[in-house]
Amino acid sequence: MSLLDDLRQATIKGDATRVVELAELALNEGLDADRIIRDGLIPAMDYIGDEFAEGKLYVPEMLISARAMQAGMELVKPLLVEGQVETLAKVVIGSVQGDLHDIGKNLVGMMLEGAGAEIIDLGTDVSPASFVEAVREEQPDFLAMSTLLTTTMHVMEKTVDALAEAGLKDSVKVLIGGAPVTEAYCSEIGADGYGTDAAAAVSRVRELVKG
Ligand code: B1M
Repeated sequence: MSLLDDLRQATIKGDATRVVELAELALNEGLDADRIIRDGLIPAMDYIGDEFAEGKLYVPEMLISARAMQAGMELVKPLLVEGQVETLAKVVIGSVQGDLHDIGKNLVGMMLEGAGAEIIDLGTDVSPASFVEAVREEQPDFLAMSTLLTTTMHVMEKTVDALAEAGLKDSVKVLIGGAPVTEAYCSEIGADGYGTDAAAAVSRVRELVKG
C-alpha cells in the first residue's frame, strides 16, 4: 500500500496519531500539502460519508474520523498559508446556522489565507444576524458561507436577504459553497460567487477582486 493509502485508512479508522505520523512522512518524502489533503484526507471523508449514508456506520465514527482529518490538516496548514505578503482581501467566513460541519469551511479558510486573504472565522452555526453584524463591524471584502446540509442551505438565502435589509449587500461580495450548493443556487439567491472546492473558492475570490 502507498503512503497515501495508509493515510486514508488511518483517517477512516480515526487514528489521529497515525494520521499525523503518516502526513509527516508524506511531507518528508516530498509530497505537497495539497496532494496530502486531496488524495489522502478528503477521499477518507468521502468513504466515511458513503458508509454513513448506507447505514454501515454512525455519527460517532464520523466524528472520530473528522477529528483525525483535522489533526492532519493542522499539520499541513503552515504549508498552505506560508509566504504571502500582500493582502488579497478581507474575508469573513462561517458555516451557516444549523450546520456544525467545519472541515470544508476550515480548508477554504486555510487556502484563502494561503493566497493572502485576511480571515475572520466566525465558526459554525452562524445565524444571518451574526453574519450581518460581522459584516457591519469588520467591513470585509467577502462574506464566505459554507454548508454541507440540504436542510441548512436556505440559511444562505436568508443571510443574503438580511444583508440587503441591513443595506449592506452592495458593500460585500457573497461567496458560497459546500456539497449541496450549485452555481444555479448561487444565482438564484443573489450571491456573487460559488466555489466547488477550496481551490475554486480561491480562484473565484481572485476573479472578483480583479472585478
Ligand atoms: Co455529517 N453529513 N452530519 N457529520 N458528514 C454529511 C455532510 C453527509 C453528506 C453524510 C451522508 O449522509 N452521506 C450528510 C448530509 C446529507 C445532506 O444533507 N444531503 C450528513 C449528515 C446527515 C449529518 C447529520 C445530520 C447526521 C446526524 O446527526 N444524523 C449531522 C448534522 C450535524 C449538524 O451539522 N447539525 C452530521 C454530523 C457530522 C459530524 C459532526 C459527525 C461530522 C462533522 C465534523 C466536523 O466537520 N468537524 C460529519 C462528517 C465528518 C461528515 C462527512 C462524512 C464528511 C464531511 C467533510 O468534512 N468532508 C460528510 C460526507 C461527505 O462529505 N462525503 C457528512 C471533507 C471536506 C474537506 O469536504 O466539507 O465537502 P467538504 O468541503 C469541500 C467542498 O464542499 C467545498 O470545499 C471543500 C473541499 O475543498 N466547500 C466550499 C465547502 N465549503 C465551501 C465554501 C466555499 C467554497 C467551497 O465558499 C465559501
